[in-house]
Amino acid sequence: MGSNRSLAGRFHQAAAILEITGANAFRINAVARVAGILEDLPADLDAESAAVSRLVKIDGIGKSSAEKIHEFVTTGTITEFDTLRDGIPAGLIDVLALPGLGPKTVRALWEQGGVTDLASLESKIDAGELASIPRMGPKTLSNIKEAIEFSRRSAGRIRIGKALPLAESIVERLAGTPGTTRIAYAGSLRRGQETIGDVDVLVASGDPGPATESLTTHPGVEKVLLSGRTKTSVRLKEGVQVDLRVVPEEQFGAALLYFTGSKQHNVRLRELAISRSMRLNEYGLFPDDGSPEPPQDRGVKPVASRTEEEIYEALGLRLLPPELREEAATGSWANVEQLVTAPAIRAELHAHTTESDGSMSLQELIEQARSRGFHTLAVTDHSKSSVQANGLSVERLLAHAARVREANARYPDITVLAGSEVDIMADGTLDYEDEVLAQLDWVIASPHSSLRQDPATATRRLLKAITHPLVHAIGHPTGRIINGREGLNPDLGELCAAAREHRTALELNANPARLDLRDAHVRLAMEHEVLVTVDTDAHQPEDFDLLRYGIGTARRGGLTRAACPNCWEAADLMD
Ligand code: DGT
Ligand code: CA
Ligand code: CA
Ligand code: ZN
Repeated sequence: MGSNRSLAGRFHQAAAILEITGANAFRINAVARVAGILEDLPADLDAESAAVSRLVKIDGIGKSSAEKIHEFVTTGTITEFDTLRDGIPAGLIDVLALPGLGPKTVRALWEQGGVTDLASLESKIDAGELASIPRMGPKTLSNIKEAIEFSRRSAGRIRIGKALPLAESIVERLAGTPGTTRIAYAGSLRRGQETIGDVDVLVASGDPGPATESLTTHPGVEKVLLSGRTKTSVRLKEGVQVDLRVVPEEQFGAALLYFTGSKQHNVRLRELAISRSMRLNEYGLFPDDGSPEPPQDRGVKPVASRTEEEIYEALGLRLLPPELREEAATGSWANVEQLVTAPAIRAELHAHTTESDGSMSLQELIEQARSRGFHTLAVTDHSKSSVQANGLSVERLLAHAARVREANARYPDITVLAGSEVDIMADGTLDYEDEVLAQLDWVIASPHSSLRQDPATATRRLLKAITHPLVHAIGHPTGRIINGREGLNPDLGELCAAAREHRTALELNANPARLDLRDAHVRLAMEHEVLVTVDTDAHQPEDFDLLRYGIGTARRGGLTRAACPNCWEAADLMD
């Protein structure tokens, strides 16, 4: 999956390292050019297409590059590049990536200034240690500092799958501190956004000291960025910033509402408050007495401030779930009671076993699904063209399906469907013949290769799969990887219209690296009355826990239980 992209990445990185170590320009260019060629190949390389004899026929790829490519495809590493990388501090790659910093400068910073990564670069600038290096005037140094801050702000968004566990461990740690009566994470994380800029944590306590100290002494903290009485910011070693605010218990609801955002939602609520002769801020909802001075500073008693519910209620609204507090969704209270929830999910319709690239035996997979209280499980291993995922030949598929049906007969409390995750080829045809697919209970069709097609081709490709009479659902329809690969960009409106007509479901893959369909797509699917399955695509037991990320995205998209087959009763699903 996506091996060309990671392969190209290795060549790009090698070119950068060669630049830093001062290799000759000819060699650097050759390596960089191969990286470009790899990015543009139409299909992912496999052991066959990456044979050295075939690769050298590609213009720009010489014998030594061909051997490296072959090594990567067959072993997953390139020994020569690993050696190259071990020759410089790992953090120098990030320094090179800063806008305006060329390899010669990085080399000077490293050799003459002892800079090894972004953190040491920043601290050495602050300490004035780099001023003696040629061409490092005050202006240049301050530009570099700005670039570091910018890269942290813009490129620093991390996947929710990484941010949420970090936030939960911090919340758990701080919850035990003396004086802390309430604690929650807020911000984009609470709204379930797919990427997170920084983690916002809110504590209610009469004494900010203990919670603050608990955060700053957290073993994962790399640097304390700011330490005030009620506001503290730290950077974790993972590169994530955590903002902690400590507020009095009676203001917790107002603070939680404010710091959950979104900013646009806050603006809307504030406007609504004004229209009702009130003032809303992070301290509470106050009567508007006409004074320009902040009401909380004048001892004005708030109308509501202790809980979010009270504040919404005082504004004449019902509580809006955090996932819906984006600008576009403000006011969409209509479906709130009908939205999908994690406990409402009763079926996993996309899961893998050791037969293809999963780590669970069929029995283990079934036990996992049973332990989650599911009434239905679809076993969907990969099809034959997914060679890298050990996809099943027709013979293996049919034998596997027979074993799945046998197993199903042994478990009266769960229905185990014999299925497949069949590749959608570049032209939209499927990886198995119809007569093979017709023998299965459940067919997911997914794109795994040729994920850089132009939108029109991608639309045609996916439409072909959606309108195929034997396909039940389209798996991770765009194939994107968050922070990794853009994936296909088909005309979702067209896909939804066809999906509705042919009653083909579109999947929301819950893996936090995918979240595909994304929230906006789910919203579009809801408008078109298309069914959306929420599946974890489990490859190992822990993957079942990824469901919550899919639920967050589904709720952001307004997905109702009625439109989500995983929430249906077993009998309706079988229908
Ligand atoms: P992020 O961290 O970039 O993923 O996104 P958020 O939404 O977590 O944003 P963040 O961390 O800057 O601030 C947290 C919340 O605080 C934000 O969602 C709303 C509130 N907030 C922060 N600054 C402002 C502001 O200037 N105006 C308003 N209305 N609200 C703000
Ligand atoms: Ca935030
Ligand atoms: Ca923040
Ligand atoms: Zn899968």
